Amino acid sequence: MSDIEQISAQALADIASVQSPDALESLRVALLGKNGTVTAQLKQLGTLPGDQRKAAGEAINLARDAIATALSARKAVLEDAALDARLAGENIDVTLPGRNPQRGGLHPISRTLERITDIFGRLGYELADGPEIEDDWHNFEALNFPPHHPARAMHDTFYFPPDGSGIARLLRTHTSGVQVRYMGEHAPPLRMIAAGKVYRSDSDQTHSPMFHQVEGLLVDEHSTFADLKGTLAEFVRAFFERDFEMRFRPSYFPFVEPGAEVDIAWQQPDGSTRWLEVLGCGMVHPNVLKSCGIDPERYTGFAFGLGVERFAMLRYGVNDLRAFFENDVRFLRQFA
Ligand code: 2U9
Repeated sequence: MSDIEQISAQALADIASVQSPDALESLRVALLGKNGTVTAQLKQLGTLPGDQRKAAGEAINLARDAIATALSARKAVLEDAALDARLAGENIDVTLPGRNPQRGGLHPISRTLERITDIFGRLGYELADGPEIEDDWHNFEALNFPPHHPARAMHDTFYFPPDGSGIARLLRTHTSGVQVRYMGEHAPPLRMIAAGKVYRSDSDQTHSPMFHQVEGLLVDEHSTFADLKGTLAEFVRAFFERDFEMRFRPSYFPFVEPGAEVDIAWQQPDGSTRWLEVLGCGMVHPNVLKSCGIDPERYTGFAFGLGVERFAMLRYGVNDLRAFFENDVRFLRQFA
C-alpha cells in the first residue's frame, strides 16, 4: 500500500470511531489543516520525479476528497446524536400556563391630570405647556405682582443665580406663565389650559413642595363671571360624575379681579356635608390683559386654577398627599 493509501485507510478508521464533535475537529486539522498529514503529502509532490507526479497527485486528491466526505458525514451523525441526547434529557411541559408579563399602569396623578385635561378638551380648551424654570416677568410681573408685592410671599420658591442677561430665574410657582406666553402668541377669542408641575415652599399632609396644577383661561369680547361659573360647574360635575351644590367665596389673587375660591358641598362618610375648597378663579385683571398685549377695553377673560393632587385625593379617597410621591408600588398598584 502506498503512503497515501495507508494514511487514507487510517484516517477513515479514525473518523468512524471518533465520538465527539471536538475530537472530530482535531482530527480534521491533523489531516487536512495547514500542517496536516494529507497536506504534507501534497507539498511533497514537487520532490517526485516528473513521470510519477500525475498519478501521485490524483491519488492524494482522491484520498483528500474521501476524507473530507467522511468528516462531514461523521459531523452530521455526531450533531444529531448530541441533539437527541439533549432532547431526551429535557422535559418540556407544554401544558404549563404561559408567563404573565407584568403590566405597568399610569400614576394616579397622571390619570387625574389626563381626566381633567380630557374634560376641558371636550369643552374646546387647547392644552399648552411651558418651562418649569421661569423668569420673573412670566411668573410674577406680567401677572400683576410688582416687585416686593406682599402676594409674592405665598409663592416662595427656589431661585437660580442670574445668568449673563441679569434675568432672575426661578422654579415656577404656578403654570400662569404659560397663559402669558399663549396670549402673546394667540389673539382672542381664545380658550386654553396649562398643566404641569409647580414648586412652592410648602410641605404637610395636604401640600408638597412640588405639585401639579391645571389652569384655564378664556378671553373673548363678552365673557362674564356667569360663564366662569357655568364652566366650573360643568367641570366639577364631569370630574366627579355627580351634581354638587357650589359656592363662590370672594378671594384675592393679584391676576384676577374679582377673584373667588370655589367650594363644593362634600358628603362625608358619616353622611354629614361640609364645604370643601377645590378651585380658585376670577375675571382676568385688566393689568394682566394689558401686559399680554390684549386691549382690556375690548376684551374680558376668566381664569381658574386647581391642584391636581387635591382632585386625586378626593376622587380616590386618599387623605395624605405624600403617599402619591413615596413610590410604594403596593399603594400605586391600586390605581393601575
Ligand atoms: C393668567 C390670568 C389669570 C388663574 C387662577 C387661581 C385663581 C387659583 C390656585 C388653585 C389651587 C392655585 O394650585 S393652587 O394652589 N389657583 O386660585 N388661579 S385664578 O388665573 C390666571 C392665570 C393666568 C394670565
